[in-house]
Amino acid sequence: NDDGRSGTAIITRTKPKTKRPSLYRVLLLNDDYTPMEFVVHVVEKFFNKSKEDAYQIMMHVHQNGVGECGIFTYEVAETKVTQVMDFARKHQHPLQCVMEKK
Ligand code: TYC
Repeated sequence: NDDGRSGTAIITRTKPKTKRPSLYRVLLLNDDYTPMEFVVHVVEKFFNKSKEDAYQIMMHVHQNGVGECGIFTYEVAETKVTQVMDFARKHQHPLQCVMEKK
């Protein structure tokens, strides 16, 4: 565009631009104290996984130190982390849940 007066111009977009939201991995971290069954329960409850998938994720974390429970937009990922951390704390387990940008 040109405003037709002062020789100034404004560039305007022609193609409609859709910005995809940034995605974040939500990870569980291993520790020596949180019971395996508790971790399986957490993965089922907060990440909507089947018992079988939750068990596999738990064992992956147990054996590798860290594992992915899901990929979400920022706000959803943050909510998952808070929910898991609050639930673990309520049950007095040291389970840690974190998010990282993909
Ligand atoms: N390592 C724990 C145990 O042997 C189990 C565990 C798995 C803890 C996954 C945390 O994110 C975790 N009881």
